[in-house]
Amino acid sequence: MINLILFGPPGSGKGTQASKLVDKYSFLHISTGDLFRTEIGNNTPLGLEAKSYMDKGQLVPDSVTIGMLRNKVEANPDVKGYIFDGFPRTIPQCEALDELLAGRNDEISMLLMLDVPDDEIVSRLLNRGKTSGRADDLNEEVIRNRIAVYEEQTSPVFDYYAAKGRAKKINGLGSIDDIFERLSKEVDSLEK
Ligand code: B4P
Repeated sequence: MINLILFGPPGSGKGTQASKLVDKYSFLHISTGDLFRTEIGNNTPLGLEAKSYMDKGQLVPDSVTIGMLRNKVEANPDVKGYIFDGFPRTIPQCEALDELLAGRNDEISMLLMLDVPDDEIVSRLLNRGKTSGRADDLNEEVIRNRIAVYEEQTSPVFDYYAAKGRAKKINGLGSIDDIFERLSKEVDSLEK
């Protein structure tokens, strides 16, 4: 089984690339951002709690996020592999994910990080905000806060998997198809 983490700053193209990888490799795509947005859309208590953090560009607390992720993985045991998109974003989330997979005699195969400079991120997200209606994409201050949160709380996740020899940086600039080709090459090398 191949278990991938698609990693990178907000707006680096994780969601965009994950959906292409799913089409090609038939992995199960789990995006914590999408799961939260579904909960928000359904007006659930979890959604209401998540929204209060997301709208400010902050991370949703680990206790909420880890439980939600665990439910999703446990509800889908018979898959070819997982693509975790937007998770883990903190070291406690890394530890929880490793423990969850170890319980099934499994592990993370590789973390692939989409490397994109800050100014490009701001421009992509402001652009998406014009049509997405996402509160966290509309305001440059909130976007800059998301980047700061990424630097402080999320970038250590790369080092956590790099220490196990399981993290790679991929150039996240260029056309969507070019970036997809770079990622596919990495996945193909894991399949051999
Ligand atoms: P997420 O939903 O994970 O999303 P994201 O970081 O905004 O974007 P992504 O990298 O997927 O970018 P996309 O492909 O859409 O997070 C949202 C919030 O949820 C977080 O801030 C946090 O509050 C909360 N959350 C989620 N997971 C959590 C966790 N584990 N713990 C705690 N809190 C959590 O691309 C962005 C834009 O760029 C799109 O418009 C796209 O069209 C464009 N684009 C993509 N590739 C491009 C390219 N090559 N060139 C030009 N534009 C491109």
